[in-house]
Amino acid sequence: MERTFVMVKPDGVKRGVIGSIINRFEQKGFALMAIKLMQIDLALAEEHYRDLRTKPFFGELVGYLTSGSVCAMIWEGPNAVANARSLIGKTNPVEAAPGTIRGDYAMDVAGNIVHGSDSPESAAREIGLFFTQELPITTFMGFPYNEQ
Ligand code: RTP
Repeated sequence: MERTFVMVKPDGVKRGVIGSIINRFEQKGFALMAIKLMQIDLALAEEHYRDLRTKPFFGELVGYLTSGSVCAMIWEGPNAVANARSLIGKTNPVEAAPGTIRGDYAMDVAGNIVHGSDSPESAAREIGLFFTQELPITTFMGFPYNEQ
């Protein structure tokens, strides 16, 4: 069993597709471990995407991520990281296959609806970042893995 971190980005929240995205993960067979709607601050956005800090689009990226609420989730299942990335589709929606989340809901790389961790190490880091920090939480539902 593995866990991954998935986040519906502000454009996904604004467009009302949280439910559709959750539905796809549930249909695939993932188990939802935790979920919360939250507003992230600049420091967390910059830390989350720290590997991209030298990219020319970094400012635009963190601005986008802090432009509204996000829905942070932990999903669990076999090969959770790779399975989630395949459900989500390629980074650029132009290349994302129809049937994937980005292929079906997005048109532009700067607004690609959803994030999924790219490795088990990233997943552990991101889960730690988003689910331990004291940040404003609008809604929270979660339970420890062992109590399932
Ligand atoms: P994510 O981290 O959001 O799941 O995306 P990813 O692994 O598929 O792609 P990554 O290379 O890590 O890029 C992170 C996010 O940066 C934005 N981006 N903008 N303007 C651009 O050329 C550009 N390239 C990437 C996207 O929002 C991408 O998801």
